[in-house]
Amino acid sequence: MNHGQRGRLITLEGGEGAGKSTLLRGLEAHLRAQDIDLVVTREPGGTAVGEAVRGMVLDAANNELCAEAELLLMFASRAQLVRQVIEPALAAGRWVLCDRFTDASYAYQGGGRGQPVDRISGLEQWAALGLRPDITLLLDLPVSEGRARAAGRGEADRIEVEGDAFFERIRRAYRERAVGDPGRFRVLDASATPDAVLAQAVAGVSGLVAGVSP
Ligand code: Z5A
Repeated sequence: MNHGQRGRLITLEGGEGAGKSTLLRGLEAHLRAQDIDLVVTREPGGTAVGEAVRGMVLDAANNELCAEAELLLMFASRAQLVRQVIEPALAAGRWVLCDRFTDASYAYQGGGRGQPVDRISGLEQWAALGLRPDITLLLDLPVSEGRARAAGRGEADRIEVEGDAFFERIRRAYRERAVGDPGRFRVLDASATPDAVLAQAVAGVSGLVAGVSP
């Protein structure tokens, strides 16, 4: 489906174990079934450079990484992804479904690590070209539930080793962003079954899919 229009950007956000990867698979299938020409990607990552950055920031051995370097690395991955993948796809009329985007930097590096919001928004304008998603699906879940789900997955990465207070700040930051931008955010009850979460997501993007502005 490309009527010569710019494509749309949909992002998935949430805390650890919220079910983004699970939802992504279902939502991808739903959008493709609507004949939407879709690019699926993730952050940090999505390009060769970005995946190398991902390895660096998630490697538990890099425990000396400071908060400022972490923030810049997230935006290094994003700068590459926006220019190499997302912008060309949108310009060609393709849709992009991205597992995390700039809201994650506001939540994790801002809320979680205490990095100043004005620094993050400056980077958003410069490194990410001020690009904002058309719709952001926020999977909201109590921290304890998300952590219990994620615990079954084996060894924790460098960010997952943080304590509950860190993840509570992240949840709060995400929810505040959703309140501040209700036209863009759809807050999903991620404690529901996977099918019910998908149904909420499908409802959340239905206006966009129907060609109605969000
Ligand atoms: N990060 C950052 O700090 N700053 C940034 O700017 C960006 C990222 C972009 C990598 O992200 C890390 O990078 C992440 C934030 C940071 N660090 N942390 N923590 P990621 O998205 O790749 O990794 P993640 O946040 O750790 O996601 P995740 O833990 O892999 O979870 P998920 O994808 O949201 O969940 P899932 O794999 O779909 O589900 C987890 C488990 O729950 C699994 O066993 C499922 O079968 C189960 N599940 C899923 N849905 C349900 C429902 N509805 N009910 C019951 N069980 C379910």
